[in-house]
Amino acid sequence: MTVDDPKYQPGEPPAPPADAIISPDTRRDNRIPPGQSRTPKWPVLDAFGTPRLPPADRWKLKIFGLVERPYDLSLAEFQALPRVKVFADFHCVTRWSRLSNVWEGVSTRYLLERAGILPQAKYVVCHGYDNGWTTNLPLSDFLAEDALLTDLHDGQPIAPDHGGPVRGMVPQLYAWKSAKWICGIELLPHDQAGYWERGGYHMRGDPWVEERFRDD
Ligand SMILES: Nc1nc2c(c(=O)[nH]1)N[C@H]1C(S)=C(S)[C@@H](COP(=O)(O)O)O[C@H]1N2
Ligand SMILES: [Mo]
Repeated sequence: MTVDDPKYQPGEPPAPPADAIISPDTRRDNRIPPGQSRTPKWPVLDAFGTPRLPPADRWKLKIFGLVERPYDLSLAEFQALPRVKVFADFHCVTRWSRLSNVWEGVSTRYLLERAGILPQAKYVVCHGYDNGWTTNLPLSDFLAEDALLTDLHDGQPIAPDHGGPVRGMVPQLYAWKSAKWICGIELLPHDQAGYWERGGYHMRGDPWVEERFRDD
């Protein structure tokens, strides 16, 4: 990483674009949650490294579980859906925070309302293409107004090491709830621990109250 890198963010964090949904946490007087520090970079963090993905014409996203109409999307179908732009901060439980990211893609509300959310659905498991990696979170957090599946970060396609072509983004929770290389969204009646949650990480992961680890 050098200062010439487009990911590098020197000085004050940039202001939001006029047409973006503003993540509410970016309006706080102090945008850095307790125990976190700002990084001007964008570190790469994952459990298994960047997976080999199917070629673009065979990439697939499945929306399944407690929905009326489960469906699959190809990459072309995903890219043709109505798009949103979100201005948000990003907080990793390993204590770095990257402020003022602009994410573009398709809102989680749109994707799930298209499937028809059944009333019994209360939790989500997001599945990644990397080795069966998953993360779990409450459906209400996944449906936040600033949550999306994104294929553009600060105007650039999301690089393979950051979860491209498409990753989840749930800015109001710690970054491990934002699945890279997303291939499935599953709605469940009960909470079901994902990869890092089975290892002791929190079932919800709110950075403002430092929900880093499970206490059970
Ligand atoms: N599929 C998948 N998604 C993942 C992970 C992973 O290992 N696999 N790691 C999580 C963690 S711990 C963090 S901090 C963020 C990091 O995203 P970045 O590498 O783009 O900064 O991705 C999250 N999403
Ligand atoms: Mo993380």
